[in-house]
Amino acid sequence: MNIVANPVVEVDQTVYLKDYQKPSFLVDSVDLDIQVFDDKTYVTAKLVMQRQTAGDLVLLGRDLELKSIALNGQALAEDAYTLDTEQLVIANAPDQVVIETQVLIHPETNTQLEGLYQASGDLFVTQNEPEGFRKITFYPDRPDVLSVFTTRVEADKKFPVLLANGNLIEAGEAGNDRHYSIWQDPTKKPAYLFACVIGDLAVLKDRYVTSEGRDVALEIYAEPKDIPKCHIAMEALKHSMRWDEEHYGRPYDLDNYMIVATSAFNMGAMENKGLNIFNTSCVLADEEFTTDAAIMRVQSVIAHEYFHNWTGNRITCRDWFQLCLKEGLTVFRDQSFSEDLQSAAVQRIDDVAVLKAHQFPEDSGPLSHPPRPDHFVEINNFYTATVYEKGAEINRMMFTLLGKEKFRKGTDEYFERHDGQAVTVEDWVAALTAGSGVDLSAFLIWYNQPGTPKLEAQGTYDATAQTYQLSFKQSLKAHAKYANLKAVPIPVALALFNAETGEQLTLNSTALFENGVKDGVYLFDTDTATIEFTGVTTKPVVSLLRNFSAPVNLEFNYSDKELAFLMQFEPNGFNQWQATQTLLDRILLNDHVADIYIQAMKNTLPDLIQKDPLLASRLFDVPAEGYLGSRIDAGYNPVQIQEKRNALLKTLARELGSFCKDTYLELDPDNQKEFSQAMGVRALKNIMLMMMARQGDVDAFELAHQQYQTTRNMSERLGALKVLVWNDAPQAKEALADFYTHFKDEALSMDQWFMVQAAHPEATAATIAYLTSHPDYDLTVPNRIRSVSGGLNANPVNTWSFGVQHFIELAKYLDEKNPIVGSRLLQVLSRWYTLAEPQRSQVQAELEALKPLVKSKNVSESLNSMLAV
Ligand code: B3K
Ligand code: ZN
Repeated sequence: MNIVANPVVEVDQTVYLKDYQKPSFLVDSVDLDIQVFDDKTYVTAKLVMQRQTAGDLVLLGRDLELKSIALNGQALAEDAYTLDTEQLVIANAPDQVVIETQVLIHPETNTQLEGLYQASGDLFVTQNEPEGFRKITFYPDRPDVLSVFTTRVEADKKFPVLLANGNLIEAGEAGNDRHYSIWQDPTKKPAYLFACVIGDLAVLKDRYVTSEGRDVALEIYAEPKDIPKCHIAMEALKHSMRWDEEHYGRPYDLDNYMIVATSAFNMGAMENKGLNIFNTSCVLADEEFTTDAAIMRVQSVIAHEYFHNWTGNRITCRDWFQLCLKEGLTVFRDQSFSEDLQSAAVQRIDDVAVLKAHQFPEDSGPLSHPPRPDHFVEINNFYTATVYEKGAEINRMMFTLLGKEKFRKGTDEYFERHDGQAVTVEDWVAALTAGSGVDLSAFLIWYNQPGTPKLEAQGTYDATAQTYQLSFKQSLKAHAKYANLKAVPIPVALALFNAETGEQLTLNSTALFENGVKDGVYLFDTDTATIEFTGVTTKPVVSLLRNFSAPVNLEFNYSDKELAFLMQFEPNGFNQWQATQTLLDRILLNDHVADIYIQAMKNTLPDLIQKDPLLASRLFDVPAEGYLGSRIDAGYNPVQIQEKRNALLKTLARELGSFCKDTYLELDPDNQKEFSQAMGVRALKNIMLMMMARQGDVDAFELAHQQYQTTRNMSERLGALKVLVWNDAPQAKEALADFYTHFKDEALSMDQWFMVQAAHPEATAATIAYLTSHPDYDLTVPNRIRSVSGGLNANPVNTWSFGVQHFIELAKYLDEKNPIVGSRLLQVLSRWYTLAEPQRSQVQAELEALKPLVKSKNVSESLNSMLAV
């Protein structure tokens, strides 16, 4: 009966949305008994099942050693079922069955970090989304099978903490220095939301009383030394709970909410019902050990996982094709939460920057897929920027169109209709339509199509008639796998400004409303259209796609001067930033001269730095080399892009002259009341130091060194360290050594130490070899792998030279050890075909050579798509 999993990829393993069928059996209740030993774990499961439709009884299972199986109390003979590496099938099962199985599993050797695994010497955790539960026990492991779970966890007393979902109903001695606890989760849930934790951890406790008066015990579990770093997460949790009550009318539904931190985790965090498991990088936050950006991320991920309790857990997905139903909506909700937490404009800037840096390139390359794909080989490959970020944008577009009140009516309807169900994207859009009274069905097109639409617009002013006309055209690039691409509904938020005074004009035209324009939002949902504004007395400047109202590539024939105007006069900070980015795209990709941009920066910054340092810091954003590269579809030469970008930064630094040092010396984060403004000041000071270094001002190194030595804040320390290391300053070596001595026991800080060195613009293969053979480099910890790989990939010139080997070697190694992470890292090379020769052919040859060596569905699906261009 021993089954050793060895999935072979020769047969076509593609799964199609169109083939969806209801499960033949549902599970009324599950009783689990998990007994953990040093060298093995026994899992006993009792499933009470009922037939729903005709068909075999199918239990999915992978890497399980079946010890016993009984059906309705009778041991099942071996010929009464079939068993292979993926499933156990019982034909002709009666309509009511109780199945009892016992299996043996090996969490202590599970390096894939999926199912139940040993995360460290004193911690076992689970990760079951999407298909990990089948590595714990035989089960209909699919999201449309919801059940009530009772879990008994038993282990040696060296693991004092035994947790599972729901309420603790019993705990006690199990003999032989062992103990147990029994947990019951009253809410029905799919198996991917099951979690248990066995470990030796400390806990931070708090309470929260919901709007319904429920007194909820809040607990964050982490290593004892990390407990002081859990307070920001705890505050963010309470804040999220209040926010969801106020904004969506959703109170929490259990008496406890637990979060467990582990450093061995494939992604950010997991929303298991009442028992979230988090990567330490998304829960530990502390000015001394983690950066401001990490602190913001912790707050948003805490909110994200909490918000899943309603959008994901109470209402879940019918099948994994619907992943963006829960992820897109929950990302939209966490983005809105973060907009309330700091400056809304800056939050939007950061979210759009992520979208453009990750989702747009993904959607323009061989891995492009719709937010709701219609086929996949390995669902783990679809936790993508498209599913998450573009999914969020679809919800934001509908929100923009409906406005707050109607959107709320729509979400109320969704919760009312579907609480306790596993549903589809269609169900969501239908509920939103019914609740708001606005037909949103056309937005389904967005869910089903790949690619970033191109939105071309043109403005014509008629001085005699005093009218301003805007004509629009939309198009999408053809896609090999998705035909019949249709026009999508694009909400275009817009404003007109008086070009002389900077004053915003009232949008004035009866045609506006007839054409669907309201509150400055025009819904463009055909291939082409023209709208007209009347009573426009002078030629206006138009601001289009305000707040990035749709995830499209806008092409509008702005003059550079008009963009500079918007940089200065747009009242909304996001739109100022957007104008700056458009101008920079033109300078860096289309050879426009930089003068207008530099003058506009000089005009805008002095005031802005005083008024809103955080926004001012973002105005210094210059599109990353990777993003610029992703805008080039053929003949891409990374060195050329790097040179252009450096030249622009150098010119900016030179032109700003003494302003950089003056600003650096004048700004003091301690003078700011709000955390977000202090964060802005720290960011600005670090930018000023970099600028000074670009000016060739040797004082930059002295100031950076002082900043490094005197601060207790990680953003300041790291900012200074980057200036020293990336410019090979004389103080760099000593600072790196000092950092190591101070932080060698702090994994998250050490991730930064690795990252800074890997991201050195002049890093070489030897730098990477030094880092990856360092005693603190650890291939079993994804955070550490990502710190080096991510740092390396900050410089595409390096990625596409010696980096190719690094990524290919990693994919080869992780293919077996941790294919989820291996596949993700290999995707860094997905735009290889855009490179200029001879690099293009060289990388292609290396990818081709990898093909016969990989076995996992994850890596081979990515590699096959990447090579099929
Ligand atoms: N739902 C999880 C993601 C699980 C990823 C599995 N490869 C985290 C989140 O989006 O909240
Ligand atoms: Zn999520």
